[in-house]
Amino acid sequence: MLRQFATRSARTFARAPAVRTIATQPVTQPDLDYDFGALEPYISAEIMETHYLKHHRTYINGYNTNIAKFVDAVAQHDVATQTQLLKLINFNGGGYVNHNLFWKNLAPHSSGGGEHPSASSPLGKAIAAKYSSVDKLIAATNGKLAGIQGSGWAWIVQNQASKEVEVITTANQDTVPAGYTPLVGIDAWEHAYYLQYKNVKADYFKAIWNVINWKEAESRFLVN
Ligand code: MN3
Repeated sequence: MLRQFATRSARTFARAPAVRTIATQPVTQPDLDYDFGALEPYISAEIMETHYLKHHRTYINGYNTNIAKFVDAVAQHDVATQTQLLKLINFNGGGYVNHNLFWKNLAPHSSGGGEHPSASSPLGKAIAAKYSSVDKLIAATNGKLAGIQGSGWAWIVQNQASKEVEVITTANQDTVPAGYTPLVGIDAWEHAYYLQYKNVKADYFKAIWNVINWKEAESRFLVN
């Protein structure tokens, strides 16, 4: 009995270095599927370039830096520092993940951006069941976007329990909560529109649907 226990803990211990290696592996930025200027006139090349090269990279660097610091703080048994770093890891990691989803949610108008899901597709049917039409779902999403105070995101999600399509918002760089699959995410931070739309964010919310990649949303929608 004792020997069995000893063997098991030795095995658990032996796995520890592998976990540490994975945790300290820096995350990298995925390539964009289109050029910075490919979403014009709806989203300017200047916005895309700044958003991708500056904002997204800052989240990535922040995430990698703070993960490395966290691993050091664990090694030094510095609990107070660990607690503070987790907040930064959550924020920057959220910024990393949310933008990865966002870039995939966009597509040039000339290559299918803005094309609604077909009424006969599983997503098309789910949208019709809950919102009656894609246009009404868009209006509901724009309503949620308009209501965001400060920085955040609106998400068209699939509720994993009911399988239904819903619209939710998240604050800052919080990710979609457990139990939801993000289908379409709209970045409502000022950096996502200000260079082009200034204070008229409603125009950005209206324009972005011309470059939404609904095929990507369909690929995330789970039928079962
Ligand atoms: Mn952003």
